[in-house]
Amino acid sequence: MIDIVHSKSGSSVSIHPFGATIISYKSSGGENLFVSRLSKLDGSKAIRGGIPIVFPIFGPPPKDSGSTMPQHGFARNNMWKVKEGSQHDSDSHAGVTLTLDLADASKGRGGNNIWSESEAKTGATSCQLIFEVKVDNEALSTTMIVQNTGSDAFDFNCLLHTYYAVEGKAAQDPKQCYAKGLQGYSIIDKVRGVSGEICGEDPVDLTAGAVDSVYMAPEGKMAVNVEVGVGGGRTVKMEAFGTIDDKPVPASCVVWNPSAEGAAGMGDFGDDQYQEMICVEPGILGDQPALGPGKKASLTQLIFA
Ligand code: TA6
Repeated sequence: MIDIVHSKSGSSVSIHPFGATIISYKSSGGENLFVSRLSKLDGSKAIRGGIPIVFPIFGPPPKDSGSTMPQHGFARNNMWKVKEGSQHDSDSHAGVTLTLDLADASKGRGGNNIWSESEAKTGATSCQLIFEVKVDNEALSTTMIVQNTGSDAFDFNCLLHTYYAVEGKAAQDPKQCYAKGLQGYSIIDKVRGVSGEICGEDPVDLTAGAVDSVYMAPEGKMAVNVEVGVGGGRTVKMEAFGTIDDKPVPASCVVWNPSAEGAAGMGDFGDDQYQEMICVEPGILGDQPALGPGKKASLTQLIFA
């Protein structure tokens, strides 16, 4: 485990090198992230909680693509390395940087896709992932950088799959737990199988049971700004933004809670723990330009807690 403490503020963050998965972010209000009590932490499968890194696909591979890459890609299924000399603790903030080279990604690449070991051998498709983590008295800042180190451009999605801890098993209480700030976004509702509805002014809550929706930004909106109700009368603010080749691209946002039924169907999720969490997940999920050779993309999430 990589434990980072900002001595000046006492805020801290713990990162499991498997998937560079942040599994704890503590600020003055205590622990902000949810990790299932049944989560595997031995590298046998992606960690169920914290902030898993999703890349190069969000969700399952495209239908009839033939790709066998696991859902959400390989970034969260491999051991990342700490960038030498990057761990620091200063008056302004503390932090660390982790990296994953495609050549070192031995799991989760599947077959029949540009990332699979057989096809990527030529070096046409290659990348280095860089994850910069900083914590200070105000926020946890996480920036995922995708560096195209191959000779071919590639399309990708990336997302920070953040699980917020909800105090007092209040996740299904709309006064205590919600995501506010997605009005105007176009909704892909995977539970109802409906796309294109526009989110209204009311906060997104978890009263209707399972929620699994992607909120796509309206024209011209680049950054996501969401207030997350996390129970105990507390809220956390999240801001996220993305770039491709240093130009801003719209950030989308996913809201997910499996409900009792979904929790019962996951072996690494406590049956009652759907009451203890809400996922609010910023990502670059649109049909943005492919990332050209030598170019980089970035996704930054700031959690003010
Ligand atoms: O982000 C929401 C989602 O895509 C849901 O559809 C659900 O599958 C969740 O991710 C968890 O996925 P995982 O592969 O971690 O079980």
